[in-house]
Amino acid sequence: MQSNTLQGVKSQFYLDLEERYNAHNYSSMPVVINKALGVYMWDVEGKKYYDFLSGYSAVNQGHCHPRIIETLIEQAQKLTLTSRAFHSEALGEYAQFVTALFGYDKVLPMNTGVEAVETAIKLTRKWGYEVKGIEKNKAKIIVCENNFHGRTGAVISFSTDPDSTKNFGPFMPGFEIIPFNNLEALAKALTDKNVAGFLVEPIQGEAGVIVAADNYLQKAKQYCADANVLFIADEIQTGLCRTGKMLCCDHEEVRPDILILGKALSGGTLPVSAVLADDEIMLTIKPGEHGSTYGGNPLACKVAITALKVLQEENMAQNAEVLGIIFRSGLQQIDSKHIKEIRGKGLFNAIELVHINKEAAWKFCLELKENGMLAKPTHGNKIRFSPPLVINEKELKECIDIIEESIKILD
Ligand code: IF1
Repeated sequence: MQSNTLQGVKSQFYLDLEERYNAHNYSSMPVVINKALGVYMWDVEGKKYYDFLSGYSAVNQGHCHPRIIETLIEQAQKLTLTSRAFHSEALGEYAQFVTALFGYDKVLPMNTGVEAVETAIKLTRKWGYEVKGIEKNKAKIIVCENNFHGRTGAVISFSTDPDSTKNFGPFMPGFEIIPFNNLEALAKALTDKNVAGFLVEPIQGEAGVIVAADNYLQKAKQYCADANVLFIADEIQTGLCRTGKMLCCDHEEVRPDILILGKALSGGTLPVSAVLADDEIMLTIKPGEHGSTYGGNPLACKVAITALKVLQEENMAQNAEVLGIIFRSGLQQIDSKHIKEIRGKGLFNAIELVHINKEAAWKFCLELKENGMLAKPTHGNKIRFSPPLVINEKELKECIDIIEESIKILD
């Protein structure tokens, strides 16, 4: 077995290349992957791992899902990009499919998650001025503390994480930050008539899988409706079966006014994101007012249709729901003084460690890696566990054993 610090020769070669030539904007785990299938990944040394990150929930369908890859190859050989200057068969087909599936009048296709968040913000402001009648340049959007919605200038303007904001100012005005899971704060913020929208992650991911109180989303949606404010759900990470339902909002039968999707919309093959809304909102954006070269490209459209069908036809929501319960109860049975809390929904879970020092979670993850499982710490003492949704009960139990064994490194 390798030690934690000494990498294999091949791995070290690629780690050195990245260190020397790639920007230092991540502190990645020291593992170099060159192959993956389903729930497994292999490093360049040939060591096999369970993937408990799933590309930050982009590969919910499992790595290199055969049906998604087949669609990708087939469409790549036929037509990849027209730009929106021209129409394509695929965009119409996809727009019909995705709007029917989620129950909205229209979709606006983008690429990365943060672009879809930006789109939702612009759309909310347009609606605020043109439908709600907010005075020019006065529109406000309410957001939550410890949010994560991406990395662009507008979106980091309302981040409360110093890593995201330090020395990146000046920032964009027009956002009000309230505590997550706090209906009183929401009610108070909603008294301002210039509020156009409330943007929320149904479960806060980057913050460490923070699950709100039961019915928080439902009540928040109702408060917004009463104040004529749009309820905007960022389901980029919580969506697409991760939490045990197609959308996390489905747990409370909440229908967002604006729904933001990304990540697993392409099953981890290429950046595909989407904003869904009804006509009263979506049609406030007119030709020439918003767009993207790659947004709605035929390759993305075809892949997204298959990626969504795979989630549905292979019952991934149900698998996440059932295995999530088994996973959390398995973790509860681990007798370790280092575990402070276990929380999550479906297969979107986290362990919060008792804070001994800030290296503890990192050390634990390195030990998981030694024992054949890849996960990444977030915010010092939290480790997110989000395997591909194709994992089965036997594999999951093996992973609980790996976690139980690995946490002993902290003793
Ligand atoms: C990174 C976290 C996950 C997201 C939500 C929008 C976006 C994300 C709710 C933007 C992206 C990522 C990106 C990633 C780390 C990551 C993340 F740790 F920050 F929270 F997944 F857990 N809304 N989340 O979670 O989507 O533009 O990246 O496609 O490396 O920055 P994107």
